[in-house]
Amino acid sequence: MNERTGIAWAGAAILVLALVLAAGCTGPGTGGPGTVVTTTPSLAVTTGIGESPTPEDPVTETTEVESVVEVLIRNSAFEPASLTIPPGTTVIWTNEDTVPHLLASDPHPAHTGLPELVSDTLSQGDMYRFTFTKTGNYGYHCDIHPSMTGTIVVEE
Ligand SMILES: [Cu+2]
Repeated sequence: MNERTGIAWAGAAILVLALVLAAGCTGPGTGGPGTVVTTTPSLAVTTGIGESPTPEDPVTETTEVESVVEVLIRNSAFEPASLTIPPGTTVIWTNEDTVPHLLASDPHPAHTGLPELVSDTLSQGDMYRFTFTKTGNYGYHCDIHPSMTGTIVVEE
């Protein structure tokens, strides 16, 4: 587990972003595809999972710029299945399926490719996020449905 300092505002912003992206992709009657993607924010913070809100923490204390990319889990597939990102990028997976999924790194079932990359069981609407800090080619899959595969390529 990557125990990096979390900033509550960043977490909230990411959640809002994810919701906006999700709404843009699937929301009925909102008038078209998600052009909101063009406003991908750069947050000058890193985030942690399960951090309690600490609004008094100044956002300016951090030195790293984080960008966020979303992958949807839909129709028992990862969208996009392959994604290339620079180091430091946080990927947020959102399960839109009614069946649960569980992300883990390849190979199945050892999950030794990137042991830290493992989610809880994601029910519909659940999200999992992971920040990729090192370059490499990271294959992953759904531990419940191992034929579901995806790749994150981290390169400068
Ligand atoms: Cu699955």
